Amino acid sequence: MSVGTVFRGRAEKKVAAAGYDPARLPPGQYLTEKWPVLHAGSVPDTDLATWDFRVFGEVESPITLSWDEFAALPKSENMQDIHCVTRWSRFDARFGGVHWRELATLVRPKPSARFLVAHAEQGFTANVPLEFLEDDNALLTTEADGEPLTPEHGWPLRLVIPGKYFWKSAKWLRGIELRATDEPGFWERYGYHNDADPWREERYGF
Ligand SMILES: Nc1nc2c(c(=O)[nH]1)N[C@H]1C(S)=C(S)[C@@H](COP(=O)(O)O)O[C@H]1N2
Ligand SMILES: [Mo]
Repeated sequence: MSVGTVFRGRAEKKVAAAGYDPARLPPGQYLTEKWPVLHAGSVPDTDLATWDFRVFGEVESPITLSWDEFAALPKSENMQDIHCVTRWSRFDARFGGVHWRELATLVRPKPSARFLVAHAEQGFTANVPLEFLEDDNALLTTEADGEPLTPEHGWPLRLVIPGKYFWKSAKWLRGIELRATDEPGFWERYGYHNDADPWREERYGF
């Protein structure tokens, strides 16, 4: 912690007491050491034998991958802080999985591709500009904290999108649709902010 650190309040003092730089806590958030579970609907029943993953829309070569094909793609790992719009933040979450660039090589996005809609089980969707999926810390995630994802955290596959509230990180991911135009997803249509930047507290759209 630097000498010049200005505390905004109790939440920041707790972050400092836990040994982290309070500047890592976005406005209106508090630090949690646990990993809460949050979603609409129920945890889907997934059978890896019939599971598939599609990349479609503004791409030269749309693909559908089986679980075995997806699992054979090169893996990488990263670490980042996650921020839920319900105000909890978790620091140094470790994720493992497949980076978008591995899929981009296969599908070859068209120059017109500027946004994506993540499609998950039960019709759940989330939208972000494509540059957020291209970020080094974005990941099509199969592991968290060194273990396979648990069903309630999105097994077998979830998205992790850095720099946005965590609702953009769709659990139980089944496809990525690249688009020329933006299209609001499930929570965005429900009244959450389209851009969802935790540092600007973009929680609600209206
Ligand atoms: N498929 C799906 N993914 C989802 C959601 C959802 O309702 N359905 N909720 C989002 C929200 S609001 C949050 S905060 C995170 C929570 O992820 P976690 O349960 O792993 O903490 O998942 C996101 N991904
Ligand atoms: Mo959330």
